[in-house]
Amino acid sequence: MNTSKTQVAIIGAGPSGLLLGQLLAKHGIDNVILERVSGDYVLGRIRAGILEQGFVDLVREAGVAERMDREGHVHDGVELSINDKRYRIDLKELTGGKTVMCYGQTEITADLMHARKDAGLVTEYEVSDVQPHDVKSDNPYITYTKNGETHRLDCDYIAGCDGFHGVSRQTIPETERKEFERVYPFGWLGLLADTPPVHKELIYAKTDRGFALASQRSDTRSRYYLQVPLTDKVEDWSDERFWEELKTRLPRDVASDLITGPSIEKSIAPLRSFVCEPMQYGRLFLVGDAAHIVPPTGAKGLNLAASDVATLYKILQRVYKEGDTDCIGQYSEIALRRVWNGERFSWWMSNMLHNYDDEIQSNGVEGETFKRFMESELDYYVNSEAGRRVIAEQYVGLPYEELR
Ligand code: RFL
Ligand code: PHB
Repeated sequence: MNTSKTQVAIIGAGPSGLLLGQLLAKHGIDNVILERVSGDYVLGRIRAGILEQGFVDLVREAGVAERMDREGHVHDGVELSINDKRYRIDLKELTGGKTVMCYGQTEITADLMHARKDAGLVTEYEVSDVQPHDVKSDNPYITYTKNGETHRLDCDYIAGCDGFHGVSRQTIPETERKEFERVYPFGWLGLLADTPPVHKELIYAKTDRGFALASQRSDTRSRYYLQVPLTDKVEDWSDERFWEELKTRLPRDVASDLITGPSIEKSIAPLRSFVCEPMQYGRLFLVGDAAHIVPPTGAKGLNLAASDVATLYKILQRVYKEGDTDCIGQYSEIALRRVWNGERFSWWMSNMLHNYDDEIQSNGVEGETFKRFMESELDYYVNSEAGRRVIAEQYVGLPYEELR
């Protein structure tokens, strides 16, 4: 068996694992990342596009913000549309100057990957059978296989940054964790194309045909989403069909400006709300999608991962700099408070903006009644300044909580 040692072993080289690794390294905390797939595979996954200020600040703190600051677009506002009527949520004005950054998860992941490589930090890609051991003891370790050989990595702490399908969460015995879940009766079909975005800001569109989102990656690259039934397959949706449907869901004056083109990527993502409590078990910490999933409607998934990273990084800094191990117990409590807020916001936005026609019952209410409740709720929020402020405050992201 090949053996090695590090201070913090990180499972998963998605944005959570890479950002945590970079921040720890900045403070002289040694870490190794173990990733199941190849770096190219990680970069092939098209996901988030909206970063909160807290995330942006953390990337700057990690010293990896140069390209993001150059190429990312700051958005002062976001639009909601209800059939043809458009409402602008002026994020900046309603929150006293806060904004969001439009910069793709793929780009931030690539930047973090390159910075890690340049710093000579170890990432083991394409490893299998990753298994944490003895996480309740003072000497945890991970075993894994690479190129047919078994390895053992000894460490002080393990950060489980391995996404929803990872092994970390399963390491906590079922009797010691509680899981909360809501699966939505539809998915999002996403399309990426090298066409100029239809509008300078994002548009979240509610229509009787279902929800649509007009997002973007740059001045020349657009990202669009359509609410689709869970039974639909990507093959059911030619590019032509996608564009036609999108046109019917965007407000008419916007749709007339839509420039179409061949897709670069098309995929369907199911929508889920999920939380695992607690997020810490002995010397194992769950970070990001490993512990919680939100529907993408509030643009919160990656941003919640970043606030987990911020909390864990502060804790580990204190542990290594001050020898204070008591603060470890604060992780789950601090992270979960923000997580539940993001969960609630994403669930609420999803409820208001999607078409629930196919659902007979939702929240214990008959489908048609639920639909009316949500139409009225949305109508109230977009037509009142206080309502728009409630949306704005949460969309830009709540402040990060400090350690005690
Ligand atoms: P990831 O990105 O899933 O990375 C986990 C990594 O762990 C690896 N792994 C393992 N490695 C070793 N051993 C194992 N046993 C392993 N099992 C798994 C995986 O290969 C992977 O590389 O989790 P992380 O880092 O926590 O990051 C979370 C974000 O990816 C996610 O929350 C966001 O993408 C969610 N999301 C959005 N979030 C936002 O904040 N704003 C958005 O605008 C936004 N849009 C979206 C989204 C997610 C979407 N999809 C497809 C789910 C839009 C979409 C369509
Ligand atoms: C994206 O650009 O992929 C995106 C933006 C906002 C969301 C979800 C996804 O709410």
